[in-house]
Amino acid sequence: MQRGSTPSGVRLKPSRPSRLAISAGSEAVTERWSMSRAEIFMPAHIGLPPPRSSAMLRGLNHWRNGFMSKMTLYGIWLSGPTYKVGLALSLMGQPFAYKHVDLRAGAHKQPDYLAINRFGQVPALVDGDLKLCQSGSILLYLADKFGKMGGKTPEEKARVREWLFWEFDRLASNIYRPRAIKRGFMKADDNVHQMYVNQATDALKVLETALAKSDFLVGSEVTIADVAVYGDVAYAEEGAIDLTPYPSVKAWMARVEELPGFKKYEDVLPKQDAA
Ligand SMILES: N[C@@H](CCC(=O)N[C@@H](CS)C(=O)NCC(=O)O)C(=O)O
Repeated sequence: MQRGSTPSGVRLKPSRPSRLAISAGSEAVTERWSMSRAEIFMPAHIGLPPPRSSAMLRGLNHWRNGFMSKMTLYGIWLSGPTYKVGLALSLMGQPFAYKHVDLRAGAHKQPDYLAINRFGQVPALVDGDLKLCQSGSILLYLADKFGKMGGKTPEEKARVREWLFWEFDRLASNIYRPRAIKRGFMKADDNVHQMYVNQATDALKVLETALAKSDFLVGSEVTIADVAVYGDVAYAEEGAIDLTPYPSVKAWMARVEELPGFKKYEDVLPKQDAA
């Protein structure tokens, strides 16, 4: 790029100094340039002038590592909890790298993976030096980090947590296990399958009552509570759990599926490593 011009081609004149400042977290990368007409604040997305000092380079690296580098999701595309994290990232508009963890080969119990997730399960999310696990906890982390989908008020945030704790207690296993039985991942007879279906039915009735009254689980907009619960009910039919008796649940699923960034589990999670 020609010196004195921005990546968008705006000519800068060295004669009349003005300030061009790019905030980089705690450090500020400040460049003194001038413009022929007005002072501009360069938006991050149009690029940056080449760094001309080591301090500036450090600032740019800090900014890039903190805000631009992708998080890495570890998981397997058939995993519901992994889907929840991938779906939340997609709805938040956050690109992510993906590492396939081969559960059948026992990769989740190997020392290198246990160093990422001490519980030996998927998903895990690596964000810089942070290694995070437990899908519900990761959803809360993402909502906090990006200031999105976590509820707007202290009460909404508390309600979001209530749904997260409830769904893993009452809904997730009672849908994931019958699905695992029907898909052949888990061996169990019909009575065991039916026991899970009965428990899922109780939970789905609770969900139906809540969703008959509002479009989303908390407040008037989608939150990570919807993502977590959607990441359970999306697998119901694979577990031979009929959702026909729950019209409000089905209507809410359709609302979630219309959100920008929504993807089905087969589409949001790559089937192998992906950058
Ligand atoms: N509570 C965990 C559950 C994770 C989980 O059950 N993951 C399954 C795959 S869907 C797994 O890693 N299973 C292997 C194992 O537990 O050994 C979460 O939400 O992240």
